[in-house]
Amino acid sequence: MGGPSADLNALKGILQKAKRIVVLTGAGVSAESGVPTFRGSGGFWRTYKSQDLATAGAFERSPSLVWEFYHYRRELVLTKQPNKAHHAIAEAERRLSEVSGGVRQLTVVTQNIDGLHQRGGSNRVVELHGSLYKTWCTKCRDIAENTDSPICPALEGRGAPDPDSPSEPIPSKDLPRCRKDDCRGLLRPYVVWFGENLHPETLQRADDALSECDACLVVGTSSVVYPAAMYAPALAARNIPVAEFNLEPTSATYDFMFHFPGPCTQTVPEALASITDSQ
Ligand code: BJW
Ligand code: ZN
Repeated sequence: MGGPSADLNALKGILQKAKRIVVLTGAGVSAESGVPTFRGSGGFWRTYKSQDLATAGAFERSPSLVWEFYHYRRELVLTKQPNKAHHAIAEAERRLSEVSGGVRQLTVVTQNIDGLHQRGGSNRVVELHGSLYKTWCTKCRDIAENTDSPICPALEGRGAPDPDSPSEPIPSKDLPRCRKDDCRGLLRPYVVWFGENLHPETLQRADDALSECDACLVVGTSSVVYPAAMYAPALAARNIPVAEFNLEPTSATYDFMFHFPGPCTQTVPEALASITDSQ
C-alpha cells in the first residue's frame, strides 16, 4: 500500500541524524561519466553480453577474448572522470566524519569495478565484484594492483568493440603474466564472474557496514544480481530507511521507503546536501 515516497525533506531529516550510512551503488552511478551499464542498450561488447564473457568458462575457452574485453574496459574507464554523484558521495563521507570527529561514517558498497568512487575521493569503499585495475594469478593466487596501459604489449590496439574487429587469439604466453619471476602464471582480471563466490573478506566488510547501518541509499543498480540485490531489501525488512535513486523503478523499488526518479548526478547531490552543506 502506498509505495515509496519521493519526499526529499523527509529523507534529508533522516540523513541529518544518521550515524552509519551505506551507499550501495551499481553501474548507473557511472553512466553519466560515460561508462556503459550492463543491462540495456549499452551492455554489449562486439556481439557478446556481459554474461557471455564474465564467466570462468569463457576465460578457460578463450583467455585472449576475455582479456581483450577487459583491456577495452580498462582503457575506456581511464578516459572517464568521476561525476557529480561520485563527488557528492565522497564529500558526504568526508563531511560526516569531520563534523562528528569520526563517529559518523559513510561507506560505499559498490558493485562497480571501475574505481570511479575512489577517484572521486571516497575512502571507505567495498568493491563487491573486484576491480578492473587488479589482477589475480591463476597459478600462485597473488592479487596485485595494475594500472598499466596497455596491461601487456600484445593487447595494444586490441579489444575494439566493433563486431568486425580482427580477433586472432593472442598466444597465452603473451597475455598478462604474473610478475613474480618464480611464477609467471597466467593472470586473470580480479573480478567476480557469474557463478563465482564473492571473496570472503569482501563479504565480511560488506556485512559489517550493513549490520551497523541506519540509513541506506541505493544508486543506479537494477538490483538483479545476487548477493548485492538482497542487501537493501534486507535492511528495509529491518525497518531501516532505504532510498533508491534510479532512472526508473526496479523490482526492488516497492521494498523501499523512498524512490527518487531521474539522473543520479542531480538527485544524489540534492539528497546529500543536508550533509555536505552542514556547518
Ligand atoms: C541510472 C542512471 C543514471 C542508468 N542515474 N540511475 C538467485 C539467488 C542468488 C544467486 C543467483 C540467483 N540466480 C542466479 C544467481 C547467480 C548470479 C545472479 O545473481 N544472477 C542474476 C542475473 C539472477 N550471481 C552470481 O553468480 C554471483 N555469485 C554467486 O551468487 O555465487 C554463488 C553461486 C555459485 C555458483 C552458482 C550460482 C551461485 C556473482 C555475481 C557477480 C556479478 N558480476 C558482474 C560482472 C563483473 C565483472 C564485469 O564487470 O565484467 O557484475 S555481472 C554485472 O551485473 C556486474 C555488475 O556489478 C552487476 C550488477 O549490475 P548493475 O550494477 O545493477 O547494472 P545494471 O546495468 O543491471 O543496472 C544499471 C541501473 O542503473 C539500471 O537500473 C538503470 O535504470 C540505472 N541507471 N543510468 C540513475 N544516470
Ligand atoms: Zn603468480
